[in-house]
Amino acid sequence: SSVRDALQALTDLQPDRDQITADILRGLSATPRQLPSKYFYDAHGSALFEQITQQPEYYPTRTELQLLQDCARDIAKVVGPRLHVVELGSGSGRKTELLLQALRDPVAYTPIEISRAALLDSITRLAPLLPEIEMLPVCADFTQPVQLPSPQREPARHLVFFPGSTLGNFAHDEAIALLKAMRQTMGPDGMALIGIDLHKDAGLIEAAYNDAAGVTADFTLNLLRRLNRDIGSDFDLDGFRHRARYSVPRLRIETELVSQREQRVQVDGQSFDFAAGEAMTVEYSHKYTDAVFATMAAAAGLRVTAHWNATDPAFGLRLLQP
Ligand code: AVI
Repeated sequence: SSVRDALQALTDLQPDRDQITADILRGLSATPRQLPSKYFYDAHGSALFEQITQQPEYYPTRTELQLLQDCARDIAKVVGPRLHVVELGSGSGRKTELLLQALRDPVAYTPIEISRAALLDSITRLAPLLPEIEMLPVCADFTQPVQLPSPQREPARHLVFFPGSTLGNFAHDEAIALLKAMRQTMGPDGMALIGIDLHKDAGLIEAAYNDAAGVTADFTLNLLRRLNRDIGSDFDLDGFRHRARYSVPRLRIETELVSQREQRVQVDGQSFDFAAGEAMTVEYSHKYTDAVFATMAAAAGLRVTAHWNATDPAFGLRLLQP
């Protein structure tokens, strides 16, 4: 079946215990402390993220889905036929489905996703819906170099798809490095289609990261739960609280885990002391202006060659080319 072919094609480079431990020890040793948000996404974290996307306060997903629905035909015309679509952080693949269905004669789809459970679910769902597209899934941390699988049929060009404003989860220098890596992946006549959340009323943004049902707080704390399970740390989940605030000068949500008391945490035989009230950054979610985004793209040797916008709440798709 198409599902069996897709699962057989899986490249599995999921980060192992040693890689995760090294990243966490580095983050806990920094001042101020900062843990990478990519480790939110174990199976439970990916499921919690899907729940976040259903919360009334979290506008980005539904806004971008609607934008894609409205613009997919136009996008398909601009990007042309016979593409190999490479998606970074593909999650459930709901947005991809809209894009792939609109494209003319797409050749292959390579979702790169750190959560193996989310990747397998999305492929199992998409393969039967799109049997004519070769599915070449890769379970990996997309910030690390990944050798792209080669489709059986030669594509006309590569399209890197990076929706969801996941770019916003990276600091500006990291985001530029990522855009440069995309430029390598797409090659001289490739393209990237990137979703960016646009700067807007701070109250609306802050509410999106502090939903009344508390799903986002659960999602943030799940980072500690999965680290305890996967690298044997002993974080007390009741000892930390989720805090997400929008910094207007930096145009970003800063999500932190705040230590509720003085406490000591053990990770891989090392001890880390937390003061009461000490905040550890676990995620940034940058929002963009057109000027900031275009400057970042230019720093990576890319130009914005087309754009599609949703208004109220504002959200954008940008096509980048070398
Ligand atoms: C995946 N990423 C773009 C989400 C965001 O909005 O930064 C992750 C998220 N964190 C809290 N809520 C959603």
